[in-house]
Amino acid sequence: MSTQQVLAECRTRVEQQLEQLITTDNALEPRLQQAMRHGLLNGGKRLRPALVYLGYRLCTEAPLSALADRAAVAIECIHSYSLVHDDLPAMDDDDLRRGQPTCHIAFDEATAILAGDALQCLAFEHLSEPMDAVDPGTQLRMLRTLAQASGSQGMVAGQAFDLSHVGKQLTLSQLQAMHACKTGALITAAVILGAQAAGEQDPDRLQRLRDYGDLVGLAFQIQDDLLDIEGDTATLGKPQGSDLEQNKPTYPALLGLEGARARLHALHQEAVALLQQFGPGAQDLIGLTDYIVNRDH
Ligand code: GRG
Repeated sequence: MSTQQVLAECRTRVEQQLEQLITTDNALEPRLQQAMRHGLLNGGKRLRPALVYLGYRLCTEAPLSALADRAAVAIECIHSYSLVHDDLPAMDDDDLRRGQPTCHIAFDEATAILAGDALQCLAFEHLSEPMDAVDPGTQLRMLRTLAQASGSQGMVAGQAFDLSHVGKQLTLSQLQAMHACKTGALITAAVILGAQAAGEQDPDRLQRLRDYGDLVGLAFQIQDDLLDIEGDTATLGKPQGSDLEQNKPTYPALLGLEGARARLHALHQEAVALLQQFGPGAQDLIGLTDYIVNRDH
């Protein structure tokens, strides 16, 4: 199966569940549920659920389990909440996401804040659902993985650092630390959740997967920066000065275009080399890694 097919299979699998997750039936405030659905179901590549599923497959030949499904749904709820909040006027103040009106534009600001809050709670509610034949200790460790990656030592910390440094120059190590939290933590958590759902307990293998996630998280961000510049070049005929100079902290601004591309290539090689240590079961995850590094949106 090609990587595109594997990704499509993961996307279909998680989207079927996301579609059923939030209904407006018997709701006190149906508009809130509609806003949550808007945040969750308006497209998206579903990369984090795919990382959960392929992290699982790396660790076991057993078919994907209900626990892996719950983790895939939960992490996408967290990702969606973060985007709804990131788009708010108090943060990035964006009107469009994935080509459609952002949640606060389609609804209103207060509803978007609440929809994000509720998506965050729903993630933990969904992953903590008692399940037959699932070890509660495993479930608890997974909840902790997700909470730590999302909160004040993970994604939220990265976002806070980003906001408090607007207009200031960052060093490369500050930029790296910020993205390790802001985007990397959730990407690493996705792979670890998959491994944990598969019952992986070997600390050495889990650490190697964490290292892999950190490399891919960074590679994801560099590619994101490069895509921004390519988007500007396509639209405006040349890279925007602010992206290449240091007004806006990005990898191309700090390393130059060629430097950023070289760094991306090195991270890609390192991530694949780590996965190769896991043997043939890593093939699909290697394919997904190639996709993340080479994606065009
Ligand atoms: C508001 C607590 C809080 C956190 C926000 C993730 C984040 C932190 C902000 C998003 C800002 C941003 C666009 C960062 C670039 C990397 C990124 C997370 C891109 C979006 O992820 P994709 O490409 O999105 O996986 P899709 O649309 O495919 O779901």
